[in-house]
Amino acid sequence: MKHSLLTLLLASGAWASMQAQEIPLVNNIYGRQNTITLNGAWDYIVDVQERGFYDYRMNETRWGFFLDQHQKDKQELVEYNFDTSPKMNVPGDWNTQDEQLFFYEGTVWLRRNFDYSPTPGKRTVLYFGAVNYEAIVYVNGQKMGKHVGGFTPFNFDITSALKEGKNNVIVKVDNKRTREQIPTNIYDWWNYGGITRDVLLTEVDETYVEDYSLQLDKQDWKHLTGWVKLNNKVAGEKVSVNIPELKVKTEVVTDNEGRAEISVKAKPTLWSPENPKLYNVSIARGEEIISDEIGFRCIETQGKQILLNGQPIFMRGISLHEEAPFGGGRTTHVSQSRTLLEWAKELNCNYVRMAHYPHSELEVREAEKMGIMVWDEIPVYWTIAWENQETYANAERQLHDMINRDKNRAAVVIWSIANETPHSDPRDKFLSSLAKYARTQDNSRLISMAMEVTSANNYHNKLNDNMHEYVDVVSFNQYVGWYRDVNDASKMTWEVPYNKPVIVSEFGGGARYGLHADKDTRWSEEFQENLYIENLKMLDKIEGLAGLSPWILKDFRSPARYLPDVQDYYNRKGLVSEQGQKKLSFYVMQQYYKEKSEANKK
Ligand code: GCB
Repeated sequence: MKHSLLTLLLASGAWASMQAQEIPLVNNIYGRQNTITLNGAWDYIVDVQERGFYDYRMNETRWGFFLDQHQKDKQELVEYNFDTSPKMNVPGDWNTQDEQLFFYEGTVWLRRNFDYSPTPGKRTVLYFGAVNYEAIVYVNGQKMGKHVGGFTPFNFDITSALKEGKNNVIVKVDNKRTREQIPTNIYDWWNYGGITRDVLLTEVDETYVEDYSLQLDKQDWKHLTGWVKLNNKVAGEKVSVNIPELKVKTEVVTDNEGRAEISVKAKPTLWSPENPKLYNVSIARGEEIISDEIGFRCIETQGKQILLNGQPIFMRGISLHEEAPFGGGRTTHVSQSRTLLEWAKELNCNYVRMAHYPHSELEVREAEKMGIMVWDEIPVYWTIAWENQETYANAERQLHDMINRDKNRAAVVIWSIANETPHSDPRDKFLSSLAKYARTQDNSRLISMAMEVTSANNYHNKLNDNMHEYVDVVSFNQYVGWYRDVNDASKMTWEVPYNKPVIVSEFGGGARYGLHADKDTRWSEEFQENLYIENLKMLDKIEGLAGLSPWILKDFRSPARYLPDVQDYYNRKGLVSEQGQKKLSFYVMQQYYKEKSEANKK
């Protein structure tokens, strides 16, 4: 077979890397004009040995599946065919769409053909809401780049690879777990593989508004501050910011960096769970208009209190995974998120902990509309490879991408940088760097992490974690009643020796919905109900208790929960079952939060 230099360059990806690239996030993709979806049925090929990527010497092949070859004559050998391969829905995980892939961790190739007519003078951006875990993206056989990290959005400028008419996107998705990744190789949730969030195409000008920030000035609540940023360092571009309901109409002009500061007088009604007021905001640069809905509020701490808009607030929370409400599988539509959040509302929550990784932007926005505060978290979970610099860089990138995506969401009040990490010097160095980094990205929210209690005294639990000085809210997980005897609860005392608010970020225990027995029988609803009653009595005594997020709203899939007929690969600590049936403990929390909410009003 003979190949021209151009074909070789194209196939090797060298040409592509000169042309296309991952670009900074075109933020608020949902509020942009000229956006089309590539969601829908994608063809897929399961590639256990990654033979569509490596040759038989384990070198990256030029002749991989990304070329989407078709047999040209009856003699030609082509050992794959997307056209005749099965299809799966995008967004969607593969584990729940193909029985054979239930436990699969590895590579799957996905292809989507689409007709397109590029607009002259515009650039086309290909956006992925999330791909778990590693994605290598090709357009018409050209490599656009690779993205690592399963829960944050990314995008490529694909203009140079597009053609008039028929085009394709091929993504190599790999969800193999490894020790050095974030999360690492063990964790208590399902490693759903695939293109799990929206795939969108949007057209932008050569120079466009890449990003913006707008929020209430912490010092002066009659002021809104922020900035806009162009993708190019172009000075003198006029960008207008309009909030009709507040009669705000201002024009800013970019500097040599392509940036402009925003500072306007306004007296917004402040966002709160009781009144989740959002304003229509438009950011316009000539013909380019970006629409958003933004709320304004102030979150801060004072001693052991959390203040929302200057008032002490008790965070009536619940933890949740991003898993579909009826049965398992990644949440793929905002209506599913809404169902989960409605259960949280019914529980009298004003707050959710979105564990243990950034949930979809649409879920965060839905919470915001419903008046639910959000704890956003990155998957620095358990025993990370603390001393590996690439691992740190990966964690920092995920933190950056989460903050960058959600910085205009009033609902998000806490950035969490870790969960249950074992104490050591390398860990302290890693986490303190992350916390400092978070502050450089956003100084208007609270920083926390779910710590562990490692007290030597059996009944007196004193929190002792060097990371206390880096956080605004001290949070910890504890499992009295599940990983130790429930009768210990009444004997336990808790001490958090830091002058900071305390959130108990997890407590709970398992029950199989419909299993009824006495309160001493593990897995019964009565056992879980009693565990909740005893825990609430115990936790209520913690000085400076400012919130709770019990573990967890709904039973969720986990490969580490084996017990047949009871767990069946579900972690059963939900207050509702995987089918949405409420367990007895749901009503215990509901009543407790009702009382807290009434007390908060006084
Ligand atoms: C924890 C983890 C959470 C687990 C939970 C459990 O402490 O943070 O991810 O699912 O315990 O059920 O054991």
